[in-house]
Amino acid sequence: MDERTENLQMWRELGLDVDRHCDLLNLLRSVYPDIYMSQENRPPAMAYFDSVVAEIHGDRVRELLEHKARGGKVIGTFCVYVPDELIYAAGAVPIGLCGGAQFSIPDAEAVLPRNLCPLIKSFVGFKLSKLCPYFESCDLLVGETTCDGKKKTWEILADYAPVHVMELPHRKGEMERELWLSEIRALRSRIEELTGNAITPETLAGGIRTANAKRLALSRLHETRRSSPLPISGKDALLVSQIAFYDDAERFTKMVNTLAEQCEQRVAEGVGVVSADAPRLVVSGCPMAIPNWKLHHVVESAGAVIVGEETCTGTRYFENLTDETRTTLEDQMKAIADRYLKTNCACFTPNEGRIEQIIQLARSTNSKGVVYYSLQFCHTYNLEAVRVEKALRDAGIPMLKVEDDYSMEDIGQLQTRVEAFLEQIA
Ligand code: BJ8
Repeated sequence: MDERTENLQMWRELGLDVDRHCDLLNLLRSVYPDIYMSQENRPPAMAYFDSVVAEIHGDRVRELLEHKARGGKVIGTFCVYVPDELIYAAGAVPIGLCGGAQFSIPDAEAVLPRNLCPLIKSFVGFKLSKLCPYFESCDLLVGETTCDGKKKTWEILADYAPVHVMELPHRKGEMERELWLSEIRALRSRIEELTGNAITPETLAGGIRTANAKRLALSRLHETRRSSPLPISGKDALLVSQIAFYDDAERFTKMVNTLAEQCEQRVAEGVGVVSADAPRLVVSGCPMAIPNWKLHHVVESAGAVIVGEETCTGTRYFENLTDETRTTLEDQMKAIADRYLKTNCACFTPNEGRIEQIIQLARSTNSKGVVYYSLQFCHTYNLEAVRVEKALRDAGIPMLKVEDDYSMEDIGQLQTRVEAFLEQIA
């Protein structure tokens, strides 16, 4: 059987709507070459990440099904607060399921209110209309009480798949730390029950090492983006982060380290993907799930470069390591709780740490401005923009606020606004 026939059979066995799924893949195949392969002088190691996209619903899904055939479990997640460490420790595989495509939004709008963030509508649409083989491979979905939209969505999704919800506090005091630790304990029990594997200090130490190694590789790559000329485009760096959510952890870490090594070499030799005088910008705000490349593509097509993302598909995913020195299960769980509570999502209040981080990222990457990216109807990020903009103004850093609903209809307007912003900061 050739690979195409094998894939079709696999998708049918997973219960996918195969015809619409083929339309989805064809759409992806039609935009990817324009957005990605048209870039010049990319680091050679990007070939691996291109191949992952080329086989986006093929090879990796097959690996997951083989894992399940050996008795393993697959756990779907939607937020960087869900600790991968525990999932790895139980021998399960975490898969990030956030939706970055407009394709499935009409399917979700048949059930959900339209005035809801596109990221939620996108992933719900994928589930309702059986368009995502990753969703259909999951044995459990882990949601969290971050924003109101997600919180209520888990109740609806629970009619379609088993869901475990983690209560994420929105403040970082002692009481909230205790609550968060108890949520981590509850998740551990649920994962142990699902997998039939007890999490021990040894297996959890392994899970912590796996998660940290991935973070370290991504941080190493990120460090090279502080240099001028820039060794890797923002679009490529974004793609790598997006793939982090579903690729095999060990292989991914190895490939990112190879890529980072090539970028370090480029920095040493003064080789860049664009000239050193291209305006440098930082993006801050909502995550950009695959295949959401719109903003990066518009900005980099206009001659600027994106040198960092203060997002969950950027620094929030890989900053802060979990302490590897703890030896008892309880201490390891505390270390995990501490590590995750350092992350600054806009659902926290107050959230001074996030504002400081944005300024610090813009300064340390020598950026001329910040593009604040909020998804439509994402109240926390939309509202936090008010204070971020004021803090950036006080720091002398210009900001452009962009709101996105995943549609392509506003692309001309976005191009005009980005070009005007670039003129303003020139
Ligand atoms: S830690 S950013 S991954 S919650 S964009 S669904 S917040 S309405 S994705 Fe997020 Fe975790 Fe925070 Fe990161 Fe709601 Fe906003 Fe939609 Fe969002």
